[in-house]
Amino acid sequence: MAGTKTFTMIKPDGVESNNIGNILQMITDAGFAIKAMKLTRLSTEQAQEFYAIHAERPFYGELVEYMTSGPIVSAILEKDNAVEDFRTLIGATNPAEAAEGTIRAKYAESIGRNAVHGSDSDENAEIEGNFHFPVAEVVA
Ligand code: IDP
Ligand code: MG
Repeated sequence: MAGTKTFTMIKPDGVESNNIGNILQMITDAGFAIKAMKLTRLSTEQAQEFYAIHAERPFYGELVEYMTSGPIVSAILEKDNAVEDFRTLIGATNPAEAAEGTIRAKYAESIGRNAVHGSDSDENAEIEGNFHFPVAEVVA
């Protein structure tokens, strides 16, 4: 059975373009409950660890630089079928390919600066949520 939790970040471009409110509105309108949330800024070490899976990709250095370039909003979200439904809500990685009405179609600038993160599996949702929020910080 699909899990009920996913993890998201409003990335530096989404914060910089003043779209925190618009993006959170879309998330809650789509039926996600916010279980933990904070404004924070990743250190280089944290961004490298969070995106370690992409360490061999040519854009890794650029990705780490961008993700540390300004504040982000990180959050744990709850809904039935959370991971898949949230990936549908955010749209494709490249906003040029993202379906109309998705968060990335509306607010992302480019494939690199694409406004939001969404976990790609229940396992990674758990790992990523724990990375940003010690268990004690999550509202029951
Ligand atoms: P996802 O965020 O849709 O899951 P991934 O393939 O997991 O996409 O890539 C992680 C992040 O790395 C993307 O959201 C984007 O910020 C960045 N990224 C992916 N592909 C490229 C690229 O070709 N150029 C620059 N940045 C990229
Ligand atoms: Mg991914």
